[in-house]
Amino acid sequence: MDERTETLKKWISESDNIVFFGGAGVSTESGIPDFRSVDGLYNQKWKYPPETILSASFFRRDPEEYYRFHREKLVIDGVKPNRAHLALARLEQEGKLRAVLTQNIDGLHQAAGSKNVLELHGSILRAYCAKCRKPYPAELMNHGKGVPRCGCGGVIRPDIVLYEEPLDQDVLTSAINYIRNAEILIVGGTSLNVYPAAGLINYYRGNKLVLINLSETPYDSYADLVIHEKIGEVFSRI
Ligand code: CNA
Repeated sequence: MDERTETLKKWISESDNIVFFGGAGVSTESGIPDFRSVDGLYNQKWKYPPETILSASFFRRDPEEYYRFHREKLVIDGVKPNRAHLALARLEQEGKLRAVLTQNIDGLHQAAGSKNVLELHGSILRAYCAKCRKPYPAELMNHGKGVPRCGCGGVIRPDIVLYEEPLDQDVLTSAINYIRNAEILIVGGTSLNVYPAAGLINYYRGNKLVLINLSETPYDSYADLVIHEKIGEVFSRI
């Protein structure tokens, strides 16, 4: 085993206060494309850039086009948790990991068995009416045709945080508390480009900040341990 993975393994074995903060790169090994990798959604041809389609104003203006993108690009059937999701669930079960903070909207941490998951950007597995806020099962939204509507006439929308929308304040406060009090903060599979979520790691006060990401991130120079590898492979060696 290489030296960096050895260090990570040792740190993990000695701690019962680990917090994980992750992004789309955690789910690429499950077959869900991320945004910024070469084969990610930002590099695919689409009428508008993903951050435009995934914005609150676009959703209001053109829900038909939003749902075309949503069903074609965000909903991927048959995906399963990978080695990273499973290892994190195991660490929680062993009493070592306090929380998973995720920017992902795919529900795969819960599918792996993680209990304390803070979804900073919500989940496409939940839906509600944009007008009266009545909750709806996600099935119609994810697999139906056209724009799903509520009995009140409102448009049914995914329970995700669209661009231009604020994060849920309670989730944000709780995430900050976990990070602030963590002994080890493992940040994985995120380009650390999307704010305010990316700025959360500034609340970490410890000396075991671990970054596991395929490509470089703006925070590499702040980290105590940087591993540029696939996160599922790294966790399979822990
Ligand atoms: P991003 O900006 O696409 O960055 C992903 C990062 O992960 C990149 O730097 C990659 O180099 C890295 N990466 C890709 N695969 C791996 C791997 N196997 N191991 C380690 N690193 C890898 O995504 P962020 O999460 O940083 O951006 C935040 C956005 C993306 C959030 O709003 C998410 O909701 C959104 N998103 C979520 C999903 C999902 O739920 N699975 C998918 C696509 C985008």
